[in-house]
Amino acid sequence: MTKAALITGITGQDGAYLAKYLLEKGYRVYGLMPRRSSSMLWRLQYLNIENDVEIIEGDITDLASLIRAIKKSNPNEVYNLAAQSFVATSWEQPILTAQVTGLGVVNLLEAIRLTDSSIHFYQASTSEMFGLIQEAKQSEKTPFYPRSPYAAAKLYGHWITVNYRESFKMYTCSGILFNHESPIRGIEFVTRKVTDAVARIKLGLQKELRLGNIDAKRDWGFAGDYVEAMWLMLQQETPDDYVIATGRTTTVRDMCDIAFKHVGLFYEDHVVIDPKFYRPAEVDILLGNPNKAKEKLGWEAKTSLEELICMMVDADMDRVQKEMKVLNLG
Ligand code: NAP
Ligand code: F7E
Repeated sequence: MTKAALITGITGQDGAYLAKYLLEKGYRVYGLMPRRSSSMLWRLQYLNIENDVEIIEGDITDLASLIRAIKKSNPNEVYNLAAQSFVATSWEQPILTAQVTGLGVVNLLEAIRLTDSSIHFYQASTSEMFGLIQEAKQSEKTPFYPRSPYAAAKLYGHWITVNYRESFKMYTCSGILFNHESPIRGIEFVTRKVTDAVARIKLGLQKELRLGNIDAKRDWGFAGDYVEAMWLMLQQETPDDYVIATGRTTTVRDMCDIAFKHVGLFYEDHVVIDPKFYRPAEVDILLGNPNKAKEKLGWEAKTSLEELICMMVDADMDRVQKEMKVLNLG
């Protein structure tokens, strides 16, 4: 029988890639979408799946809408990807972040418990929970030390997911994913901010790129690879938590170097440090240990950082050139 999945956050980067992945597997895919004043469907359009998913209006902070969404979609699997996911914004809107990114998780778990507790549940946890790292390479056993309101909210989401598994024997998994990017990454995140600027500088629309702490190090992978791990977690005999990462860490500075060099430029000629982008508390370095995912799920990252950043620069070059044509600038 055809399986059905409900994805919260379907209009986000991971939601769009996961929807495409599940559609290719033959799933009926439903997506929860909060009302916004303008359309947020551009990522589903980019992946050419806008007409293949069924959108259900609802908000992760509204329990009644979640119960309705589950009744309507009758899913085998629920993927909770909805969040206020931008770390910097979480200091500006800490309460909203707690309500959406933290309490939203228990709303969804309760909606599942009240309707059909046999549903398999995925929670989008994050490497940000490791924050001020307690071990050089972070695994499922590394203690957490959150450094932002976002990370604190995600920590609640992680533990309530574990708790519902232990309390009610529900099939709930927490995927502790390290940074993952793509051509449809939000433009406020550093990789996409860089690749968009590289395209605009190369095409003569911009001269400089203002960044914050370029010595920060991240374990970056490709979102298209990571959604497969989410699905694999929900297909196992028993539910568990997994770190998903590449096992390599790179500075923002070196990521810039890759992006600028791809189009024959040097980041040193264009990047300007602007303290406006420093964070009240920084996560200096993250490096994941994905061994458990490799052993138990057979999952490994396939795309290198160089391949990822070049793919993103190429996509931004393409998009900016098209925009210039429309505006008669090229
Ligand atoms: P994203 O692009 O920011 O997508 C977040 C999604 O959540 C969007 O569809 C957004 O809709 C939706 N959303 C926000 N508030 C909502 C609400 N009140 N009710 C329902 N939906 C709401 O994030 P992403 O990069 O795809 O990440 C997906 C999930 O993985 C997030 O939970 C994120 O925190 C987590 N995560 C991401 C990474 C990463 O590196 N990408 C790593 C670890 C964990 P609107 O766009 O309409 O607001
Ligand atoms: O920052 C530094 C910044 O905003 C990465 C989210 O998906 O991954 C993401 O969170 C690093 C930080 O991602 C700028 O200070 C320097 O050290 O791209 P980011 P993030 O904060 O790591 C985790 C795993 C998630 O769960 C989150 O949802 O880059 N940085 N200069 C900058 N960052 C930004 N955004 N902009 C700058 O100008």
